[in-house]
Amino acid sequence: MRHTFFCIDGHTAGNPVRLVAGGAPLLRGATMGERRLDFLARFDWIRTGLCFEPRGHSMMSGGFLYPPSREDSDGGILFIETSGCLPMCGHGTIGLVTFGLEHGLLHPRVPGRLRLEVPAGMIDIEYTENQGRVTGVRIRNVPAYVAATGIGIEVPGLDALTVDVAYGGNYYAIVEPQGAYTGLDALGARRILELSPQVREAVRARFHPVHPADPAIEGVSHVLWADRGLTRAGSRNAVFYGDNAIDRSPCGTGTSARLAHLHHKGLLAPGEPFVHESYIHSRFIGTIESETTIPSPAGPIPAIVPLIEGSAISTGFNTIWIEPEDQFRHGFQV
Ligand code: PYC
Repeated sequence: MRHTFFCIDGHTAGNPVRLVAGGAPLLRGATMGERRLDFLARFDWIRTGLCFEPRGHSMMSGGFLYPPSREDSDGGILFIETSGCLPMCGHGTIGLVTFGLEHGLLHPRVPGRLRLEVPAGMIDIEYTENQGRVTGVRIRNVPAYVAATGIGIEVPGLDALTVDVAYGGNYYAIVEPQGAYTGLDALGARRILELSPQVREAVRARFHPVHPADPAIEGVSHVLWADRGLTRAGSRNAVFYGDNAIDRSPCGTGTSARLAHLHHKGLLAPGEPFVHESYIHSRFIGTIESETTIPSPAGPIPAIVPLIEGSAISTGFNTIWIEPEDQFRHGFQV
């Protein structure tokens, strides 16, 4: 049987977002966390078919909107991308909310606001609109925290590095300029793509984070290269994800992790806007809304509540089908 998916394609700050508006599978589970595990167990071919080549590419990401499973929610998001189904995706949320609102797929109970379920927890959205277009989206993300500091690794070509790990909806290895790593432009995109898997593997060998509130969220998945020239007002970054992708956006969960990281270092206070620029110079504004804690068996972990602001643009409708006789129906990666 041919499977047909009606998609709204677009981008958030340059990174692709594919909203699968028709063709979503019915999922089992009471929360988006449980539905994510059900999707991965039974329907992962949809993700690989829509995100990998020949229907997608290394950076492809997006998601499905699901009906709410609780009274205080306007809906749920299941994220898909080349590396799997993320617990949370910031650029994805900005795009999915923008396209969902513009095409009548989301129905806010309070104009200008949405409360959404994502696998990592509950997020709150504020958005602005003008003549049917959503012009800006602000996410109050799940709490972000620093999970480990001072992890020493050796990476051929960069020698010894010391990295920190922070959570902002996914776990990030954060590499700041040091030694042979003098900044993004000196390294360049090709080297970032070559070195990031090695950094991620080296960090994984030393440290395995598990979220204190949800053991299904675990492991370092992304590498955030911080550029030189950090000021209190902002900086540039390159976030590596999947096997071969540099986020074209400043990365919403990466920005959240970085806010927690800078706060931990005493470099950013609640309320100070931090402009985070991507590798291609697109921007999100991140702000620490407040300090908080995450309960854990070992006691409360200091955390922050991140606010991430950005905007998205749709580029077209895309009706994609997957034929059973297609040798590459489930996609491929090289
Ligand atoms: O914006 O959170 C994000 C994200 C994760 C991976 C790519 N973008």
